Amino acid sequence: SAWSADTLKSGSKRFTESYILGEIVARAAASHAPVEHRQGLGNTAIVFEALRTGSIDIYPEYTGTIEREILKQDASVPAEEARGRLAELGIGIGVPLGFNNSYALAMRADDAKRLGIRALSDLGKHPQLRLGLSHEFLGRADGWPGLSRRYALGHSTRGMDHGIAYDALSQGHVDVIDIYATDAKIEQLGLRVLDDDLDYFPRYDAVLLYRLDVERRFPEAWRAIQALQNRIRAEDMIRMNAAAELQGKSFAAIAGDFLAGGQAAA
Ligand code: PBE
Repeated sequence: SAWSADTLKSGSKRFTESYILGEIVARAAASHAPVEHRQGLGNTAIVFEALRTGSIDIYPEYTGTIEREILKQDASVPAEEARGRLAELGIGIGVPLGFNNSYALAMRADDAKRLGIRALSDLGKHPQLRLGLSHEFLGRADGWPGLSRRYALGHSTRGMDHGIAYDALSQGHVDVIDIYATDAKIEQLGLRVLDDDLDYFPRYDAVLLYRLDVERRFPEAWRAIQALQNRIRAEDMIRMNAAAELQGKSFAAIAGDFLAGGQAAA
């Protein structure tokens, strides 16, 4: 037939938290519109391109990533200018979810204690440490290239999928990894997260990036999605990440529980 219902397409990047948030967005909208979750599409560049070209309509992103990786601007550019540049691409930024998920570097606690390492500026004294860094972090302007310059670090690095970094660290294959602040395994493994004593990293507040036509195409679903604003605290997000990674719960079940109770999976 000539008629076919427009589908709201949610997307996500390829790490646990993004899958969960992409699923929450899709399920929040699902009573109001046909929805689809295109899961784990790839890194930031790939998922943003999917949004720009209309393969997806909405996905969870982080403010620091929008500034530094997507718009490639430095810290001095005001938020209003960023909003304007996205609007020129037909993209809006909004619905702050309520938590910050910053990059940081972390080590096994016993190593950190033995070597007296508390902060990123202490790493320079220990050039023998082996760094295992996620592929995206290794390449990003707000990742290793800028970090190694700011702290004058010359360590050897190895690229790895973030999903296996914690195993590589706990098995002693590497000594330092990049972590995302809401990862469940930081606490599970009792890692020492190094203080960013030169204030290198920006904030990475979770928000939604969406095509500006979503409000017109899906007015009711859009209202349901907007109701997610400030609903997720960092501790809720850590608990949901733990439900997936430590308890093997499905993304769908975690998102369903969150929306049913307004509570993170316990
Ligand atoms: N992160 C941590 C962000 C940046 C900081 C991986 C969640 C991201 O761009 O996906």
